[in-house]
Amino acid sequence: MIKKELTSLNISPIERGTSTGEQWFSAGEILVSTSPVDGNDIGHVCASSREDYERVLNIAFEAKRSWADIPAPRRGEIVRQFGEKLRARKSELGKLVSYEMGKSYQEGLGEVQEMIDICDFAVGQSRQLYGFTMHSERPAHRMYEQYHPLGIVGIISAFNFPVAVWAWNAALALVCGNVIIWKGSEKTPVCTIACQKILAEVLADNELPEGISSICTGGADLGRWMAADPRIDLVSATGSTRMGKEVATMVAARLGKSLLELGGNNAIIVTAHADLKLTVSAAVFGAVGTAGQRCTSTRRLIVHKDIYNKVRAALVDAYTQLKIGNPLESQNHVGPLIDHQAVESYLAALKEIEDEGGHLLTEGGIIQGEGYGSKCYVKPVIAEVANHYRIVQKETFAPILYLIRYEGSLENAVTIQNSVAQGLSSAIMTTNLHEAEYFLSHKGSDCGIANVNIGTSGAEIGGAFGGEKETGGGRESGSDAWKVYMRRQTNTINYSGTMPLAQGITFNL
Ligand code: UN1
Repeated sequence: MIKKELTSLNISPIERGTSTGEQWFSAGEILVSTSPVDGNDIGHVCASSREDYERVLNIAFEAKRSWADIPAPRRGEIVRQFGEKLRARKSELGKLVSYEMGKSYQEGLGEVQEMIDICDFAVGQSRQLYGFTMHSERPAHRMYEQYHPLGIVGIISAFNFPVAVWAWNAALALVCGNVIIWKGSEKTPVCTIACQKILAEVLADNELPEGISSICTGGADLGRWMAADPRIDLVSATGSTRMGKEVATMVAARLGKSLLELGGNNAIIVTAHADLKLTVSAAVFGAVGTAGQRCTSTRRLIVHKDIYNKVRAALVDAYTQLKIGNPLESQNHVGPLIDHQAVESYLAALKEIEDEGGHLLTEGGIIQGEGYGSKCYVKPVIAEVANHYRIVQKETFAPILYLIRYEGSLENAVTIQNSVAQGLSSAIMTTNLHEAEYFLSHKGSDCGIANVNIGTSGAEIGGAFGGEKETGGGRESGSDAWKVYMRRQTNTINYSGTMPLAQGITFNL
């Protein structure tokens, strides 16, 4: 189905999943990448053995010295060239993302666009790795702070954004002077290989050494090797809260640094002053886009009782118009879930909703028949529930939208919204200034992302991306997220010729 694209991305039917740049090697087990779109095999990828991993670490350890010696704007130039190559390969890579992960072709292209955007951002950042200067309390002293590269940054990313999330980390980590080692999802290994090939081409064109960008392929064990490895200065992990807790614990045990971007349980509050048309389009895209497999997907809609019936009717009507099918065909709104395991957890969630007393407003289930042969296509569901249900408290990576009614003031809605363990993205739909400002105040949303009159998903790269509570607290992508990829140093220089002490302390010898 995507033969032409695979050829132009230089992907063979059998690939080695370990690479330090020009060198590709691997002695682990063979993973078969299967497309959820049609169930066909995309390619075979040889996973990384422990020896392969060690080899990668040794080469990266060597490379970090020479890469950090290159001035930051020159490193930015390498990232600029990477962005140029991505522009040239956008349609092929976007199509591969769509086919291997199952999101729509438009969303696949959008992901590659995010990669290009973060490259542009990082190029500018490479000339702006600023520290503050401060006035010293001592005469003839200068005080300032500066940022140095960390060394090796390990990146663990998830299947749902198989290329963009790596690029957010990679582009910034590289301009900050780090070498990178990436463990992509074992569910999307071909995307990982395609990205590494494009970046390796740039590094080779510039005659840079091996080990500036590496990949390893594997599952949880590989993630554990990285988390426990003191040679990895920062572990940036995106995925489930369960995975994040394990990574955080292992990294903390060695007092290492981690950047965690974990699960969400994102809500839109719909007040009595909401614009109904905006609300429905934000909620539907947020809930069924990427088949509900974004960490920013809209999971809960908390609706004021005065407009509850109207919102419910408009949503049910919109869901009847959704076209589910091959995500490479532009008329379809919803593609497949990633695999059968994801389908199982969707089905289990539907059962749990009903067991706990919830009510499905649209019918759920697997879609059968022609064009649905992969058995990964499911019907998007809206369910009326109470916020405290165990299933509602969990993040189910599937197109299930929970409808919750609130009464009285906005404070009640905010309490419901914040009464979950996760804290990634949130939104309010209102045309009332007081409500909007309350929601954005310290009494309002407790999430890392809080939006007014737009949905919970589809964040731009320019803002810092991440969330609070069980979402892990990390920030990636824009704003000053670059700082986490560097170590900070405060410097004081004495040019007075005397030795005055701070705090006015005297110490006469
Ligand atoms: C993720 O789902 O892991 O806000 C990241 C969004 C995207 C990022 C999602 N730009 O939908």
